[in-house]
Amino acid sequence: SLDSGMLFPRESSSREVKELSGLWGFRADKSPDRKQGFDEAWYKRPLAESGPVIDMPVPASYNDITQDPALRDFIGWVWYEREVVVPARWIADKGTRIVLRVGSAHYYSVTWVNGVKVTEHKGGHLPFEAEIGSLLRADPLTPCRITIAVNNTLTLDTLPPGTIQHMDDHTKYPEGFFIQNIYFDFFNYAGIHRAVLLYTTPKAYVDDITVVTDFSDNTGLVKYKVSVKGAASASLKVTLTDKDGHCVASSSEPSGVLTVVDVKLWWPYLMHENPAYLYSLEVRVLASNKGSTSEDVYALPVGIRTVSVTSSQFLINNKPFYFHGVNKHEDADIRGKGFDWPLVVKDFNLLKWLGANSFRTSHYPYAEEILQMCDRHGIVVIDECPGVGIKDIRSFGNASLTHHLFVMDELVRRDKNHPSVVMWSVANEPAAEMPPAEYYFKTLIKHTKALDPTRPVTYITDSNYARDKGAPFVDVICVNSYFSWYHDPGHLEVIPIQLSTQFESWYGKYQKPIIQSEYGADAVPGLHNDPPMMFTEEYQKAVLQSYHRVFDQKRKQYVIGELIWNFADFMTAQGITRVVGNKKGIFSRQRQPKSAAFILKERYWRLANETG
Ligand code: BDP
Repeated sequence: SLDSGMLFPRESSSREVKELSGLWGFRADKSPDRKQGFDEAWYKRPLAESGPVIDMPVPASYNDITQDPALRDFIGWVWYEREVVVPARWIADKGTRIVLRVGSAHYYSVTWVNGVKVTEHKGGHLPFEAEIGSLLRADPLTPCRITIAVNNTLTLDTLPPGTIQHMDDHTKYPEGFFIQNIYFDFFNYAGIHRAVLLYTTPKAYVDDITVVTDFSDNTGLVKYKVSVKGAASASLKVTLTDKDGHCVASSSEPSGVLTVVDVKLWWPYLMHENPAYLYSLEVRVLASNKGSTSEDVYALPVGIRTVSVTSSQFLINNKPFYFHGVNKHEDADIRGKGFDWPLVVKDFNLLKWLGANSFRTSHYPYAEEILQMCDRHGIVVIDECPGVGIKDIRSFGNASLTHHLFVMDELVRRDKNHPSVVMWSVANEPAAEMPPAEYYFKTLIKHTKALDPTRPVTYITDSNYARDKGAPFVDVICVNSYFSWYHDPGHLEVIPIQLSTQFESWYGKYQKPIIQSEYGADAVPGLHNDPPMMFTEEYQKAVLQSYHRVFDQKRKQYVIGELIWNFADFMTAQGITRVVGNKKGIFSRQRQPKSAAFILKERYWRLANETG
């Protein structure tokens, strides 16, 4: 398990943040074995001294930034570099910790500071850090040169898994030709996808905070635990303040329960007239070391709410919650999976326009800033790990499972305190009927529940209810189905029968609440035909309407949610079923509505009035 916390880097009276977004130097290692950069130690000297360097924005995927198809489809190591001016006072004050943090780099990365390796990290979508103060102080006159090498190669040991296939028939393929096989349906965008930054804390600092909330009647309970590092002896002050900055509870213990009278609960935005109420848990660490004292301050937003599941309901604050929402992707023109505030805010405005109350982070953890938006706006999240495309029997092996457990450690560590996160999803559409799936999901779900006993755990299935080996271990059954699309294409009339059967079989076997976690159809924006034909806006609309009629029968019983596939069109690998990407969005990739968006908007607002 992990030996340190991963609190979101926030400024405070004791902490400074210096964002390193903007232009970095960049080179893809196009040598046949992609190892030239390591053989020649490109990190040792400025990157421009070992070859040509181009401008690359950070954060962004590098794939769509240039006109070079070889870079768009590149597999292997790419090199990023940036020189940073570190404030002299950071260096001068030996009581200051200087931390380098990378929000995410897809997939595998190695980081050097002034030629010295400071960290390696496996896995995109989640942050990593390294303390670099001693390196900078060793040579205070040298500028701080950060080099990050990133490799997007996916293998059976990565999450998501993939395989590399070499094509050695030289009558068909050029010398050295290979392809990256993937088992998921989105473009394998790569690069530094989220902010890189430097931040400071005092030597004695708040390393981690965990909160678990509860309430009874009008009294809120905030169970908390603070971990402090770097202090021989320290005193602590924990204060919970309300929105107006009034202290509602306090303590000087590193762990305990804070009691809040007349609690204002955190509610999803359509369930309450004063939703998404956030308190602030301010932690102060006072430490003295050799006569000098220091203070670290960290403030964590806290929403007080509970989550629970019965055999037919999903309860938030003991009230039934019906998920009417979307599946998303981090995906947009040009920037790929790079974090982009205009896009994030636009998407939240579209979610509210639609009346969506929830989304799933298909198929990987999204940026923390997005979860913070959900906390503040009262949008409910099913938080999914990158366990997508577990299709090969070898992906159920021990090495893969061990890594998957580790990714859950990292995910829960990062996201445990978000009130918006109400359920973990450990995978999407694994080959759950394969024999090793039983042990695999039993272990994975047990582990996740041990990490966080307060949230339900699920994975998203597309296997048959009778053969799915992991379903006994989930709290909520999440089913994807594409009737009249991948099965019986063009035959809308099968939907009522097949969808009813789907729900009845799953509920009959397990008596657990069910979410339709994906359904939908591709529609090329602007393509029309009536009577409806596949790929037209009319067909997409008709599929949705037909699914909705069945949802309306079953939601009074045990169906607890419907999440459309997908919020917006998104890029995929090239293939004969994808016309420049997946077109199942109800919005285009540029976030303009197709006809189906208006159907969904009407429905979601009606559901909001009926169910919240
Ligand atoms: C589902 C997958 C999703 C795909 C979707 C589709 O979970 O990632 O994009 O199908 O094919 O199987 O559109």
